[in-house]
Amino acid sequence: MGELATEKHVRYILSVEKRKDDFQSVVMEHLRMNGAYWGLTALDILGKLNTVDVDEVVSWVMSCQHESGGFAGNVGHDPHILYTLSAVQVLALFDKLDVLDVDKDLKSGLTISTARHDRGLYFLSDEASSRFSYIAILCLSLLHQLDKINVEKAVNFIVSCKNMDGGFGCTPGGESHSGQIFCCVGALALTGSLHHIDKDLLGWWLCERQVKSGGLNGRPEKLPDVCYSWWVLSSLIMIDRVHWINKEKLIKFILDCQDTENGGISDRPDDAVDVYHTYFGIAGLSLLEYPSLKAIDPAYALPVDVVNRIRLGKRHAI
Ligand code: BD6
Ligand code: ZN
Repeated sequence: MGELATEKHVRYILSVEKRKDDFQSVVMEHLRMNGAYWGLTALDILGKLNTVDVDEVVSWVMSCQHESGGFAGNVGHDPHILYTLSAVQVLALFDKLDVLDVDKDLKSGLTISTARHDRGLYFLSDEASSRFSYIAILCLSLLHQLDKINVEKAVNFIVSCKNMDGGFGCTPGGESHSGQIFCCVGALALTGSLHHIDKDLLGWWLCERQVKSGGLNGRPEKLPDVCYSWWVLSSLIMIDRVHWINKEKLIKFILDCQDTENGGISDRPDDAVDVYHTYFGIAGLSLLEYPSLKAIDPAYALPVDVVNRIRLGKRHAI
């Protein structure tokens, strides 16, 4: 089995940040904020966040903020909850959450629409889904503002997305899918509500996602994909059932998806690499306790030291 090509991945991630005019960057232009979060978090897990210019990143992030308080995927685009979370996560990575004027942002709408919605949380999006509920709950947790919403109602909405197979869907009655399960388990973990989960039933559904090659798929009968290493593993860790999968085989599958020449990780062996799968592959390896990687928190999707700093910050504020 090969090893993690750390130096090559660092070079690949830095080169994606700089490239502006090739095909992949054009396609990614409107979700550049997510790309920044994936690339920078991956660098941090690899211990290489010091290779980027903090002030440059922070001022670009802030130039994507709108009057409403929400963030866009890039300068000149519309704000959305998805990019707002990535922006807050990037600021958290650099310990720069204090550049946000949270009280002003809250008043101007960053979370007010969230607080009003009874079933779940809208929050700069026009549909209710367990995915947006998780994103809003995580964003508010990072800003120490979870008390601004009706957590009980949000939890009830998440629980209403639970299925007979132990999994969760996007909305009540929606098919179980590993990505949605991650969102629901994450939201329940962040709100101290994991008792709503049948851990053995869900753990069984999740560990059945491991296929012969060692990789994990997102739903029954689908091909394995490196990014599911994250969605499935993080959920298994949060419900304390990660020992139900074969860790060694999964590590081998992720390492087999590396481009050992030019850096980067793809969804499956021999496919083209992208920064999304590079991040989720490295984050998956961190959850698998691969040597020399920083530990990542499964619910916050941020390095454990960043999460601890934020938790400590709250204690100081009280
Ligand atoms: C996310 C979702 C919720 C909460 C936090 C999150 N962090 C990351 C995500 C995943 C989500 C995202 O960042 N939203 O802001 N996904 C994507 O951005 C990808 C981008 C993409 C498109 C095409 C190819 C590779 C990456 N995306 C929009 C997707 O639909 C990907 C596509 C894909 C990746 N591999 C195979 N297909 N799928 C995906 O993210 O599935 C996981 C998922 C699905 C539903 C809810 C949550 C997670
Ligand atoms: Zn994928």
